[in-house]
Amino acid sequence: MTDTTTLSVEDLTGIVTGIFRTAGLSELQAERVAAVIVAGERDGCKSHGIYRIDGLLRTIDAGKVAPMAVPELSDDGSSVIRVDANGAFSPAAFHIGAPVLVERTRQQGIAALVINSCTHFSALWPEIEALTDRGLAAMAMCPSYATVAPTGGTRPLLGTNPIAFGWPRPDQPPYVFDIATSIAARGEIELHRRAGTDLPEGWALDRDGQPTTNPDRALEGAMLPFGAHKGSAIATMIELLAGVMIGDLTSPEALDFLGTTSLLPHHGELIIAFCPDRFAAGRRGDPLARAEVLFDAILGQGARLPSQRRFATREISRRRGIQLSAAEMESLRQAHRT
Ligand code: NDP
Ligand code: PYC
Repeated sequence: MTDTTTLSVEDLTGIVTGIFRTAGLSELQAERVAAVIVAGERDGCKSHGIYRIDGLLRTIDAGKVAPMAVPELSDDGSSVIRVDANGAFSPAAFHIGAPVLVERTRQQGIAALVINSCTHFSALWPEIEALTDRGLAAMAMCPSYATVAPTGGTRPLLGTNPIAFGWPRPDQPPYVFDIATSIAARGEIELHRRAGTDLPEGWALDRDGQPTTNPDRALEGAMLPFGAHKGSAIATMIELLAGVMIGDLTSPEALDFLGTTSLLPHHGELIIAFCPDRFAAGRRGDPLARAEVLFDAILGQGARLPSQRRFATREISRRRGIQLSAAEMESLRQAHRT
């Protein structure tokens, strides 16, 4: 007897979309949220896959997200395009803004999409890949809620603030990295807690500011930035660009707004896209071809490119389906309330 179930990407998408329709999300929000969650599960990104459904449903039940909100695009023809999510989950807002971002980036060489007032739960690479698929390079970043101590500090102030970057590659999957600026995503700590396993040393402080490997104490205390002062500085930059600069909440403000870390944070997001041909015009060589030389040199040393594991997992999921444990299947059943 097997305790795993294998579902096709399409079948899991149908199940997850149904969960969010039943939970009261608009058709656009249900579809976009499900697409991002299933992409995470399909690519082996467990911290942003179906495990997230529980938190989304709690956030909907708590009235901290607007389930029927329709994100509104403001486009004054400049290179800053804005979508006010009006309290919706971020993927619907990105879906509405992305076509204008692509068009404007091709026209002007660089353009930015500002998403305001969204509830954010997702990995950033699905958005980055939507842009690299259109031949653009892109960066995305957002705050979160205050759970990370700045280097040298002991109390939560910064968010786990993810930043992602992508570069298009002809005839192959893009170069994409997507990292939390904390030493690990908060979702990873939650997964350790559920599994009853200790955290690696150096991930977190307890509420007294002492190092801990206990996930419960870490969740009550503070996580640490990656790379000490370097991660702390990048996380601060994200607070400035994707919080303060876009007139939205910083991580401490997002925590004040929500009053808890058990629901998903409400804040903004900044996505910047670049047209490599426009930047390289009149200079040496084709930028995409030159990038391949760099990637070959990285691979030539036996190193791997970021997202290579993810793309390999995606291929396996497409061929053989997505394997879910009995506990994961039970969580899907529980989530599907009638
Ligand atoms: P990981 O440390 O697991 O991975 C980060 C990146 O590094 C991935 O692109 C990964 O590629 C790559 N990578 C890992 N190992 C190697 C290696 N040996 N060589 C080259 N590249 C490597 O991710 P994090 O825990 O930092 O973040 C996980 C996710 O959490 C992200 O998607 C992020 O967006 C999300 N997140 C979202 C937040 C939000 O507020 N919305 C907050 C914080 C995090 P690969 O996938 O192929 O392994
Ligand atoms: O994993 O740190 C995280 C996270 C916070 C919000 C969404 N993901």
